[in-house]
Amino acid sequence: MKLIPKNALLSLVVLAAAMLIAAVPSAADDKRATAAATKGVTVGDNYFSRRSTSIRRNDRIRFKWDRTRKRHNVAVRSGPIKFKSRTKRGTYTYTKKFSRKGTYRLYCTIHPSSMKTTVRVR
Ligand SMILES: [Cu+2]
Repeated sequence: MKLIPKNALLSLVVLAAAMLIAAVPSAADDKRATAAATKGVTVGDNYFSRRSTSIRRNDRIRFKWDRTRKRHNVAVRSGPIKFKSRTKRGTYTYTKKFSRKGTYRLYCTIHPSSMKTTVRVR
């Protein structure tokens, strides 16, 4: 301890702390590096819990039937690609990955006027 002046030791500690902080990626870098996200939409009688959802390309949406009494599905009315879930009642989960950018207008084919939701993929 006698060989190293107190001030030098303190600078070393400060330097080490600065290097640690620099090593932590910023929030923006982190977001880019993060794996695709999943957002949830509840399927109820007779509604989708979200009117619209904005996601990034390759993100997923998990449609979760909330113990419905009626049968529902999720289908594409218009969009870059078409898909349709199974028609289910009760508890069910349908997860869709969106790998094409664009606007998807989704609906339930059984309740087309009340069950609509839009997904925007950037
Ligand atoms: Cu429905």
